[in-house]
Amino acid sequence: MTESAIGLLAPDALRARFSAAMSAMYREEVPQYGALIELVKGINAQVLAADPVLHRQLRDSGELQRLDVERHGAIRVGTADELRWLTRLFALMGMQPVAYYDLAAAGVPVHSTAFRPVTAEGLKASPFRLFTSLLRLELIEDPVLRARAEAILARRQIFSGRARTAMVEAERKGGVADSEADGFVAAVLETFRWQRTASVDQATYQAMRQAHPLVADVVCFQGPHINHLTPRTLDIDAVQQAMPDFGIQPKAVIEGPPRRRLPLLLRQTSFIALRESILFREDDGHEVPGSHTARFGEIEQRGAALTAAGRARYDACLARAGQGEGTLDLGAAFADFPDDWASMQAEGLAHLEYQVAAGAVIPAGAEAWPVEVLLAHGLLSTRPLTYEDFLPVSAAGIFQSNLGEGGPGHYRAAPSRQAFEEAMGRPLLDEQDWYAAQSAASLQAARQQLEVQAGSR
Ligand code: OOG
Ligand code: NI
Repeated sequence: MTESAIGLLAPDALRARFSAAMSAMYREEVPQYGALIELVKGINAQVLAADPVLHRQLRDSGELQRLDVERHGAIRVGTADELRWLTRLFALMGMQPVAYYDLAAAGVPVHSTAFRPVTAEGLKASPFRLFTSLLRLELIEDPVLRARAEAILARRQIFSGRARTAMVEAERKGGVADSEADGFVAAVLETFRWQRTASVDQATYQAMRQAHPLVADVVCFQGPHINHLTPRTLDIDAVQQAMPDFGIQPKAVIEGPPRRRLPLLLRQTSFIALRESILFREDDGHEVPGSHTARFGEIEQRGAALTAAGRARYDACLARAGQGEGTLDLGAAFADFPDDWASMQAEGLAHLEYQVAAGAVIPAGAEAWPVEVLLAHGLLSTRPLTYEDFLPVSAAGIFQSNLGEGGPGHYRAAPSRQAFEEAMGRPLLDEQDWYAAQSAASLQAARQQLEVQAGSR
């Protein structure tokens, strides 16, 4: 759905405005994040200057002007009702929930999805997505504390009356009017703003923090403050290395696969969350000063989307590195993962994007040939689809380096996609299905082009 009714702003355009407003707000709230953006810009410019081929590719694909724009942010919520309101808001901005991530296995008591555009045009127009986590209250062991957390969450309303009215109105009209978009964005943005005053007293905060720092972060504040934003870098190792020179302390390691000639999936790193002063609201009306650690900045570098087979191979390499407990370095653990496009394609490890090969002479009827024949005759070429989603092990690494110490370290709970979907009131989209569909669509488009090119000779 790219066409909107007269006077209504396209969802992709609304998302672009929302993400720009979010970025401006966050830069003001966390100045160090502004410094990170400047650093990323500088290094991206250096990479482009040194690599004219990459520069041309990014320019031709229309990606150059969006390079330094945020790729994603993250929030954490406490109830099904909150998740449902967010789902409605993000739908108005052309974002659908894709994939289920279980973080409990890695010691974080949440499960998550990411709201993101699901069309190629949407991703191009504004790549912004939101990693959204739902607290798993059942993982709070102490039943009294669990009931208290539940009661506190049940009382809170994360959207203002004005924001809710605006959303209901937009749903009724099928979109947000162009003339009302700025007001809409301003109203919904408030939900993600940092609140310096906690919604609970100090003792309650301490008790929640004891259960897990994340429990305190979700339960003890008025709303799901945005906890980081993430621009895209063309050289994550260079940014990681340069951070200290800019007065930014990076987390110890880059999450995800090692550096490769053909980048895989997603690599991420962040700077350590700030210790921020907050106020607790005591029962007698007094305010007591304290501190909380939640907000940080992150960068990401994206590579090839892997098929289920490729992903299994990736997970096995990662497990091998983990077993080495630091003795086996990441590069060595990935040594047998092919790092050239021909092998990756031959072994079916990556999702393919098809194009008509440049300069190919197209015989009549070629559009109906089997794809293997088209490839063998050099009429089509392929490249990897870019991975647009997240990685649970990496996400847990990012969570942990930013929450500080605390919590039991791991949970024995099984993943529960069904519980997440029930809370949300709708199914999650499957990321593997999505890449397969994108790949099929690119093949279809290439066949149409073959037909046109053959006919035009
Ligand atoms: C989310 C951490 C996960 C990512 O990029 O993998 C994440 C959080 O800390 O709330 O953002
Ligand atoms: Ni992130």
